[in-house]
Amino acid sequence: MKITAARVIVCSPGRNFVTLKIETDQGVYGVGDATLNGRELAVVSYLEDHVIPCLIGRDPQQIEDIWQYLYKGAYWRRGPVTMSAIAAVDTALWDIKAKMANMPLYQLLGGRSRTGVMVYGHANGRDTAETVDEVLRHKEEGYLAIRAQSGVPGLNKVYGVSGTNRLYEPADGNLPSEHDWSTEKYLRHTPGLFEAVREAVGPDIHLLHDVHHRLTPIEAGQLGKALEPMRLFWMEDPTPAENQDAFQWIRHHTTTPIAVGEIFNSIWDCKALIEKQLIDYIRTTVVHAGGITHLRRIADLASIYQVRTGCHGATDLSPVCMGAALHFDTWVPNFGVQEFMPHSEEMLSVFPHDYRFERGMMHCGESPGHGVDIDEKLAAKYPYQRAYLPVNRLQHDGTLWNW
Ligand code: KDG
Ligand code: MG
Repeated sequence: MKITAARVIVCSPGRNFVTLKIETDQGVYGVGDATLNGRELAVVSYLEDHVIPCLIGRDPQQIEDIWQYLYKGAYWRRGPVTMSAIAAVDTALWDIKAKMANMPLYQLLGGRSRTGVMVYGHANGRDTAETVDEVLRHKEEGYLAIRAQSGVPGLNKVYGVSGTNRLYEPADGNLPSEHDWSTEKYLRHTPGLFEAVREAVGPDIHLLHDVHHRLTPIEAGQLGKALEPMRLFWMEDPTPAENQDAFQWIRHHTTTPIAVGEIFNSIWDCKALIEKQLIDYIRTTVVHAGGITHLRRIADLASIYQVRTGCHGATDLSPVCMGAALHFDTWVPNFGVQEFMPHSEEMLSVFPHDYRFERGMMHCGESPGHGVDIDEKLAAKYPYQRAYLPVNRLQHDGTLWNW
């Protein structure tokens, strides 16, 4: 069996998506997500200029060998651009293998470990009252796990708060837009927010919160401690994680569980966090962490330290990534939760898919492969639109901070 062609499809049905399609001499094809929000065209070039020429003529059944070839063969290892490109190839090859086997992907991975995949929704509001309403709306829609994000009094724009638009879309500018930040204001506001949310939603719903890398380790310890009475499922990205050992300072001060990893792209980024049991959930997902092949290695390492998965699933991860992630989640023994930020109808129309949401759970389909395709004709109607993620500055003096 041989790979005969591969091409990159860039489209923007409301936001940018980069998709790789690999074709074979047996007529079977596979698709993989290669979207890297705000840096999409870097991955397009990496694939078109450097990866695709090496794929033509290779046996698509040799998923592991092709993964090693692209990883070790580049000499320049890791990094989001490289690993997203490798992920797209890997996802497309697993799609092909599962189609050839006439099986849904989760069967090839080892079969079903659970009846469905618990997902968390993203409830957000401009203030506490609006956030509480949004959390209750998610509960009514059947969510068992809900992440709450709120505007902070005195700050103009805060991560994850979309105002009147319920869809989450951070890449909002032809150039990066600017948010402002005050750790003091945020730390004053957030415990009260969660008291109100817990009081309104009752004891049974899992509550989550994303700090989006903004605190120092000791501030994260303070926040985690203050949130303990509200029993969070997790506190996400409390501090930037380049320095993995920094998380021991958070651990020393709080038992609030910690989730990290959406911007990681290799097992080396999470090694110390996992082995030293400094986190409880690892958030790497298919597209940014080298595909199914590499994500499985991360999850296996995590499993021996009782760290569970919580794959990233914001709207900038395409339906192709979501489909593949749901098969992974259906199999992975140490599953925790899956993030789910629904795509718009327009986005979904470009990606015919067989996964579905039902009462707080997602279910992958039973069709062969990962169950997500791309309608290329429709995709062609939505050309690429340059869009950047925002930047964040300290309110009192304009110092560039973590967005
Ligand atoms: O592109 C950036 C988003 O994916 C990120 O900001 C979303 O933090 C995020 C999350 O938890 O979904
Ligand atoms: Mg996050």
